[in-house]
Order: sequence, then C-alpha cells, then structure tokens
Amino acid sequence: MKVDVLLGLQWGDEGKGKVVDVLTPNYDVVARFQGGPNAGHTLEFEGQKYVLRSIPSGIFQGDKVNIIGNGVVIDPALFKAEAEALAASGHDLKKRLHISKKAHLILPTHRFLDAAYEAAKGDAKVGTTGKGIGPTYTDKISRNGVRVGDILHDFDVKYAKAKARHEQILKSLNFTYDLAVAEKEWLEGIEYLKQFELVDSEHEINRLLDDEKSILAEGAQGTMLDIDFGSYPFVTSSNTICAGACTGLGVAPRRIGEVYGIFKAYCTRVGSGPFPTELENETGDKLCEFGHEFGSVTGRKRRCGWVDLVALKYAIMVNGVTQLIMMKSDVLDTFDTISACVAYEVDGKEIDYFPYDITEGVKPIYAELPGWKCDMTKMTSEDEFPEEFNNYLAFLEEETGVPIKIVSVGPDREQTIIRY
Ligand code: 2SA
Ligand code: MG
Repeated sequence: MKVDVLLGLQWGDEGKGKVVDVLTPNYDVVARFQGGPNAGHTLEFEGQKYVLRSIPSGIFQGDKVNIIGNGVVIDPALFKAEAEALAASGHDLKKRLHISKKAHLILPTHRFLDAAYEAAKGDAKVGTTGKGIGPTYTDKISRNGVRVGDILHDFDVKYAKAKARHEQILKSLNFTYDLAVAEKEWLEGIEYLKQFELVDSEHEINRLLDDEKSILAEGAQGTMLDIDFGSYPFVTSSNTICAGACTGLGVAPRRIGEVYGIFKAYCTRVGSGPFPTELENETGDKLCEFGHEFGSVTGRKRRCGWVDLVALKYAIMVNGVTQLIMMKSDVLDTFDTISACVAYEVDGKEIDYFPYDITEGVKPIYAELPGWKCDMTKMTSEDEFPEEFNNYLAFLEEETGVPIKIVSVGPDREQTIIRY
C-alpha cells in the first residue's frame, strides 16, 4: 500500500480539516507530518464545530488510528487542552492516538522567543501565530531540540539545559516574560503526554503499509508557506509540501500514492508577506465576509483575493498533485464575474511562471468569467451545477492540467460533492 497525501496549495486555511474528515472513511490511518499548533483545522458536522491544532482530523472517525509523526512539533500544554476538550465531547483518544518519540517539543520559552524575534523585526515581522514554531524547528535543525522521547529519559536535565539557553537569549534581547504559569501548565502537559502511546512511528507506518493498511497523510498550512518554496521569509518553518510527508513520517518517496491538492475557489492569506492577487477593496471585504475569513487559532482577519493560477500551478508542480479539491465555491455564489490570475506582469513583461521574488512589482493579469449567481449550498450532485460553474471548473482544469475531483459548497460534511 501507499501513503496518500493531502495538502494545501495556497497560504493555508484551504479547508484541509474538512476534506480529511470526508476522506477518512476510505483510510485505516490518518497521520500529521509537519507543523504544530499553528495549524487550525476546522471541522463541522451534526451541528457541532471543532478546531483541531495538533491532533489529526481523522480522530472523529470511529476507532481509526491517528499518528502524530516525527516532523510535527508539539506543545504539551496546548495538546492537553485540545485532547481534554475532545474527551469532554465524547472523543477519547488515548488508545487511538500514537505520537512519534522523534517529534520535537515546543518549550514555553520557545513561545517567548517567537514573540521576542517578531518584536525585534519590527515592521518586517512575519506575523507568526506566536506558538513558538520557528524557534522549535530552529533548535531541531541546530541539534538543540528536546524530543517527545526525551520525556522518558533524563528529561529534567534536558529541559533545564534548553531552558537556560533560551533564557540567556531572551535576556540578551531584553525581552520580559513570566515563565511561572506557562511552565506549570507545560509540565502538566508533559505528564499528560505520558498517558499516550509514544511510538517509533516510522516503524509503525511502514509496517502498516506492509500489512496493506491505507494511510492518509494530512498536511498543515499551505505550499506557499513552505520553508523552501514559499514566499520566504514570510513562511512557516517546516516543509509543507508533499516531500515533507516523506521526511515527517519516515516513508520513502516511492511509497507516496495519490497527492490531493486543496485550494479555495478564491485565495486568502493571514500574517504578513506578499500576496499578488490581494483585493484591498469592497470585493475583498465581500470575500472575507461571505467566507468568514478569520484565523481559527488566533482569530486574525484573513486577507482575501482572487485565485492565483500562477502560484497554484507552481504548487501543483512541487507537490506532484494528482487530484484537485476545490473548497468554498459557495462563497462566490453572488458575484457577477469571477476573476482568476493567469499570469504576472513583472517589469513590464508578462510571465506565466512563479518567479524567485514576488515581494514587489508583481501585477496580476486576470481572466474574467461570468458568475453563476445562484445558491449552491443545497446542491448534492454535480448534475445540479449551473453552466457558469461548470465553465469555471473546466477553465481551472484546462489551466492546471489536473482534474478537480471534489467540490465543496459549504462547511458541513454533507456539503461535499464528489464528481467522479
Ligand atoms: P508560524 O506561526 O511560525 O507558523 O507563522 C509563520 C507564517 O505562517 C503562517 N501560518 C498560517 N497561515 C494560515 N493559517 C494558519 N493556521 C491558523 C489557521 C492561523 C490562525 O488555520 O487558521 O489561526 O491565525 C497558519 N499557521 C501559520 C503565519 O500566518 C505566518 O505568516
Ligand atoms: Mg486553518
């Protein structure tokens, strides 16, 4: 068997949580491979809304095994809060959630470092989620990290050493902070983590594949936030692309199967950084309002704009996307015309590839298509699609060369149309 990968093709918040939840009935196992509590995967069903941060979105599907892979970073305090909230609503995870011993721990001081580095950047700040993601991955790469497996061996010494190093840096940055409360909650989180199955997840995953079990790898954030291929430095600190599933789970490239690429029928971004198709006008406000575009972790208002096919095609290329999934189509229901960026104008020249730097001087060139002007939220099959919507789908498929297999017409599990 192979690992199928599901990931975001834009700047995050494409609706991955909902899609994983819809797809999980087809899989035995769901695994997260990168990121951490900076993610906010929103799921809605049976009138309830859930936001998952570190826990894979497959957790609502019966007794399926969910895995947090080695590529993920975990904040024990936030993890505890998240898992306890799920337990309170009847979803006990203890036996079903396996956590890699090689996943790195976000320390309370990592969160302070995140804030301190952002403050030091002033206007050039990244606009991080403030969860300590960057500093934790920095420690991992510079070989100073503390891992989940360390909880079981010599933990106090390892933690004290990392903390002392962080406090030195915070002092040098003149950053004031109050560690006491944060540390207490964090240490309670460490004890709580011990109740879960802490595993060698690379062995487990490869064994599951050998046993013909199907695995879905769930990406977080989006391709344009990838540390290598995103709009650097306005990116997150992990590989959000398909290759991240190999390194973040310990599966060989040849064991990757389908790559589901998720995108919104328009585009959003939260935090700072370039966004060529951003609409700072009434249309952008309408997209934000109709799409309820506010960050699920931090509540920040998301910047909105038209779909960017230059960026989307780039994302499809670096991920090797085999199937597209289009989300939030219904948000465009009332628009007279729909625009899609098909090329950029840079220095007076038209280009159709994604350039090295999109920070300045990139002007989107749009194709305009007629809107469908009807309520799609109640539609249950593709036979009901209006002609203009079918044209929009055909246009996107033609431009990208990849079939759009699933279309979402609303937040609920039910509002998902599988085309073929
Ligand atoms: P970080 O915290 O170091 O990963 O931030 C670096 C950049 O990555 C962006 N980023 C995100 N963008 C969209 N959604 C994210 N998750 C939450 C959500 C966001 C929220 O799903 O709604 O609640 O605000 C996410 N996580 C990281 C971030 O904005 C920075 O640009
Ligand atoms: Mg999100």
